[in-house]
Amino acid sequence: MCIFCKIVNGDLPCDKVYEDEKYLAFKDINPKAPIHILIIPKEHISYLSDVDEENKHIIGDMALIANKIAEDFGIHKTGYRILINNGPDSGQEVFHLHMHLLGGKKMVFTA
Ligand code: DGP
Repeated sequence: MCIFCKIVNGDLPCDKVYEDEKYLAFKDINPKAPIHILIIPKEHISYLSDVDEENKHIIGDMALIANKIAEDFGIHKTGYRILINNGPDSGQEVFHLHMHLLGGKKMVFTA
């Protein structure tokens, strides 16, 4: 079972900031910004590229959850970044679809 599925199942702890029936959001263990939250579907999907016509709503759902969390953390006006890594060149380390929400500082674009 992958690390994020273990978090979903409660086998591993997390610093939870949001949960509903289908999604979970928690603080990144290795934050790259003052606010760094990961939003995941509870269902295991390994890659963004596995998303298809049938489950594409997951991406929209996660974006809405990111917006809500940004509001909860007071960064909806100062701005924030959402990011999904997909595959080797992106640096994806955990193979369970997740959206990064980063904020709380002025960011520069890096690739
Ligand atoms: P990515 O490179 O997109 O696969 O990012 C994976 C992120 O997941 C990375 O920023 C560190 C974070 N992470 C890895 N393991 C854990 C964990 O056990 N708990 C939490 N909270 N975050 C984790």
